[in-house]
Order: sequence, then structure tokens, then C-alpha cells
Amino acid sequence: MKHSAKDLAARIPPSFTMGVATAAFQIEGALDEDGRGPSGWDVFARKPGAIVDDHSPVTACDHYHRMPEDVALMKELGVDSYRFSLSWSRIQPGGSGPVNPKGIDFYDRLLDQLLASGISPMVTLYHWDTPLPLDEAGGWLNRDTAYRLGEFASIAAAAFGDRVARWVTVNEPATVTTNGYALGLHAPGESQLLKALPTVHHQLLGHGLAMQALRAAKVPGEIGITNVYSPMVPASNNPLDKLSTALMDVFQNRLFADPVLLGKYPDVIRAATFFSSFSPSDEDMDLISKPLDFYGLNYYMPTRVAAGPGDGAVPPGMAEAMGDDLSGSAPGAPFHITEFPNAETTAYGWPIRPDYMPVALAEMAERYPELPPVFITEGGASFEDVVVRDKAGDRIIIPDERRLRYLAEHISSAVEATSPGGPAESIDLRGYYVWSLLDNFEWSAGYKQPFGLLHVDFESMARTPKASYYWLQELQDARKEAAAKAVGESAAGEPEPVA
Ligand code: IFM
Repeated sequence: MKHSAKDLAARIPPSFTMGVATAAFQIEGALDEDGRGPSGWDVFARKPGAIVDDHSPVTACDHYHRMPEDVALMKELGVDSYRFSLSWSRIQPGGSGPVNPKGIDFYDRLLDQLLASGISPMVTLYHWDTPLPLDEAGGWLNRDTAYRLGEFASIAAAAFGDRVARWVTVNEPATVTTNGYALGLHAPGESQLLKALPTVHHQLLGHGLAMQALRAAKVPGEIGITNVYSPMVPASNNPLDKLSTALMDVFQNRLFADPVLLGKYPDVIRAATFFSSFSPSDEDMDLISKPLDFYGLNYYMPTRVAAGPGDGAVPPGMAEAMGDDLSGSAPGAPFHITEFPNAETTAYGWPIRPDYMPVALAEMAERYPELPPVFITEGGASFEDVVVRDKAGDRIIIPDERRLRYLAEHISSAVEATSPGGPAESIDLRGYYVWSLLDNFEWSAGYKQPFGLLHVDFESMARTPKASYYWLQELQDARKEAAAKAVGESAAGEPEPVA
């Protein structure tokens, strides 16, 4: 079978980490419980029209109360690692100042249960849910937020450093800048277009300061940052389309990766910022570009770019997610994102192109010769799932073949591309994390874009494994069986010890 879990398992190196990923605000709920403070997202999500159908994150997946059940489902799934984020507002409700012991307690229990289940924790410090007092003081437009993230990293290191295998300082700063500060689609809802640029530097500085704090605390875990990467493809050979594509590449990819991996901003940005007051110091750039233990890369899709404003510069898919009311969010940019002809798409309208995974990896390898080991820290697809009951009506089946195929093809192409002879063979690819463990609050799209391996009934909160969950389980079982066999064979081949 083309997407057979067993075939793929045989091609994945034994040491490769297979994981699942989530983020605190998307799953936890319990926004007002046990001393958690408000985050900017709590407020943004209450604005009429900000979230599709005004869906509320107040309960989300109720993971805060169902965490033991969710860890048990991961154990059954057999994944090697779980990537989750800390709710800054739960741990340090004001974004500075006192720590909330009940917040620490929740993550203490989560970490202990993961380790007891043989699942290695990867912890993201910042996955978009900025504490409200910091947002009110300017959020990432304010340089001070970077220092606050550094302080939060010290708190996390002291509380959890003994149990965390890998730390991600900041998740997808590009999305925060674009959606949160340039287009107003995410919290804090700012539509500042190019005036959003300081949020790039401040988030990257936050990464640098967080890494400095973790290193100072001598945490044994590895440290990295996660950037989303999308290969940019011109819509035609027209020079204007090509120029637009290069610009889009700078704004979505290079702007966030170059400072970390090359120690400098792309030239075009440096030229543009020449006209503004922004000029990062050598000290900042030094902090931002300190060597990483690994680089986290989120790959979902390539982006096809054309010159001209298009019909509003809101990416296809985002328009659906936002409903009809796009007023105010269309900036009239000089270029726009356009569809890939004939490409299958996810429920978001994102093109499904596993053939661009090798392109993404090869471009990373070429641009960044000193690239550390890489984890694909997110990849996955939203589809509207069909819930089928068997004849007796007592068993639920969710045949999410398209998600299963998406995962099989993307994992397979990543492994192939980085194997000897592959276009990105120089990359030391260490793992892949499926986005997401369970259907969850997909930011402005509310609950309308399910990415989960587990279906969540948002009325009863019942979790039901989808076909993709069973597929990943079979893949992991096959890998473990092969590893056990290899250990058995090598033990059998060893010479008898001499008495
Ligand atoms: O849900 C998000 C996640 O929070 C960050 N990366 C992309 C995912 C899917 O949109």
C-alpha cells in the first residue's frame, strides 16, 4: 500500500524522533482558573468578529482538566516526544513579577506524567499568548517584552529544567508579526503594516535573551527556536512576479531566519530600515545569533506569489477562515499570494505539495551552511472530518484518509530529502512533530480548522482517535519492533563472554 505505515517505518532512521505538538492557548481552556492571568488573546478573542463564528477559547479542549487522559492517549499512540507550550499567564500572571505556584504545579504534573509514560518533553516558552499587561504596554512593539521573556525563561528553567529534553524559545515569530501586528488578524489586532517591523527584532531579541537565561541556568536540555518556512514560487517568469516572490521570501522567511543563523538582517531590510530609526546594535545581533543546539522548522506548504495587489492580499484560506468580513484587514500590498493551479488543498485552502518539502530543506541547507540539527517542529493539515458510526451505533470511525496521506507523504519526503544522495543530504534531520495531537482552537479560525489526530467533540469533550492516529500508532509500533529485533540480533551476534 502506498501509504503503508510499515513501509515508511522501515525508511525512518531508528534515532528519528516522532512527536505530536500543541500549544497552551489552543488546548488548555481554564482561562480564569487557579490564578491564571489574562493574555492578549483572551481579550482579542472576545472582540465580535475577531474569531470565526465568535468561537470562544474559554474551554478549548479542556486539556487543563483532562491532561492525564491526553497523556494516556499519547502513550497509547506510542510517540517519542510531545511538544507543548507553557502558558506564560498561568505561570507568571502579570508577565513580570510574582509566580503562580498553581501554574507551576500544572506543568510539573504534565512533565512527570510524560516522563513516566516514556515521552520526551519539548517545551515552547512563547507560542503567541502574551500576558495582557505586556500587550497593554505595547506587546512586541515594546523592546521591554523581550526582557520579560528572558525573565520568564529563567523561571521556567528553575522550575522545569531538570525534566525538559528540548526548549523552543519562540514559535513562528513571522506569524505574530504578520497576523498580529501587520494585518490585525491575530492578537493584539494591530494593522500596522511595515510599522510592525520592530516586532521582528524584539521577538528575536526575546529568543536571544531566553536562550541566554536557559544557558545561564545550565539546563541540560537542548535549545532552539522555531520558524515557519515556506518556499516561495513565482506565479510566472514575469520579472515583476519574480521580484515580488523575492520580497515575500524576505518578509516571511529570511527576515526571521537570517538574523538567527547568519547574524544579520537581509540587505533589503537593512536598506529599508536605513530610513527609519531602527538600527540593531552589535550586542543584540550577537545575542540573537548565538549557536543553537537545534533549529525548529515548521513546514506546511509552499507559497505562490504574483505582482500586484490581487484582491486584497489576504492569503487564500485565510479568507475562508475569516468569513466574509475582511474589511480593514486587506492592506493593498504590491504583491499577493495566489493559488497553485490544480493543487489539492486543505480545508484552509492551503496547497498540499509534499514535493516542496525537499525544496524547503534544500533551500535551508544552501542558505545556512552552519545549520544545526533540524527538527520539523510542526506539519499537518486541517480537513473537515466525517464522523461515522458503525451499524450498531456504538463505535465511531473517523476515516481521515487525506490527513493520513498528507502526513505520510510529508514525513516520507523529508526523510528522503535528507538521506544520502537527497537534495538536502547535508541536513541532520532529527525528527517530525505532527500538528496536532488533537483538534483545537485554531486562532482566528476558531474550531473550524481541525488538525488533530484525535477528534474532539467540543460539546462532550470526548476524544476519538481518527484513522491517522491509528496509522501513526502502527508506524511507531513497527519502528519499535524493528529496534527490538536489531537489539536482539546484535546481542545474539556478540561473542560469549570469556569466563
Ligand atoms: O495552529 C497553528 C500553530 O499554532 C502554529 N503553526 C501553524 C498551526 C496551524 O495553523
